[in-house]
Amino acid sequence: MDQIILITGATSGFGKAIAEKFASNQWNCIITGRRKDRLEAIAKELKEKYKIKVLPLVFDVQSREEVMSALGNLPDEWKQVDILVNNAGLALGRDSFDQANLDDWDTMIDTNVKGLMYVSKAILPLMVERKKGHVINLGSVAGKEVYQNGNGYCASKYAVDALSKSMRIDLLPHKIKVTAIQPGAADTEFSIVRYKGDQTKADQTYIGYKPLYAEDIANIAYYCATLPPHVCINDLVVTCTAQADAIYFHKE
Ligand code: NDP
Ligand code: 8X3
Repeated sequence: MDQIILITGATSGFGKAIAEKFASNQWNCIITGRRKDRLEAIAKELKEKYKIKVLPLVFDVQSREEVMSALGNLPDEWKQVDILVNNAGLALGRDSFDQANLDDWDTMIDTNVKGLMYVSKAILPLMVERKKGHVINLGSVAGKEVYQNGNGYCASKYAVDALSKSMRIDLLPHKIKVTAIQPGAADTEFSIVRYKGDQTKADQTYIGYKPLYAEDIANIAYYCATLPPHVCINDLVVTCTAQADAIYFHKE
């Protein structure tokens, strides 16, 4: 039977690696993001390489209208979404609370929190109807502990943690699994986005230790998704070996 995974934010980093991992295991993929050219190139590559079906959908998760228009009327052959990966997200800035930029806070809350809620609201009815499904939310160690100058980003990921717990409780009667994956530092485009294109600052984030890579998270998501139906990993905190929690690193 064909299986379908929907991954938000699949134009880079974790989302792209998760799409590749599932595609290589013959899953059909709905992939989303704002960068149309990249998304379409990834769709083409996955289709050709793995002989699977791919539906690329370009939209901004911050826009309720765009989310509902893209996901509210999926073609019939794409309606049986088995797994939703709420991955699209970002950090913007690393400033002290008094100096942080209000627009950055708005964008992080609108993307990481409201975007996840909109996408979930659009897809969950399809899972509830089938009494089957698995939601995987990308949280962060920043949603488990607050670090200095993490303010708005940490708050957004604490909210993701709360939403994962809330979904797990409310979706129990519908047999829908909810897994929160909470990674530590991973070398993706995350830091270049956080530091608004400052490559030097982005590179500094990963100096002196070996961070996680996107493929590590893809392998973990695949493991969580392929456990027997009666088994659900609820909350999975993962860091590289050089990181103990959101704050402590061993750098050489
Ligand atoms: P990347 O920057 O590499 O990827 C982020 C993805 O999110 C891109 O595909 C981007 O696509 C998409 N995205 C961002 N904003 C929007 C939006 N408004 N609408 C639609 N798509 C959007 O970062 P990561 O892969 O590292 O991050 C993925 C998730 O993992 C995020 O939620 C992040 O907070 C979380 N995380 C990251 C960690 C890290 O250290 N890297 C650690 C812990 C958690 P596009 O720009 O094309 O729209
Ligand atoms: C991303 C990891 O440590 O920059 O969520 O918050 S961290």
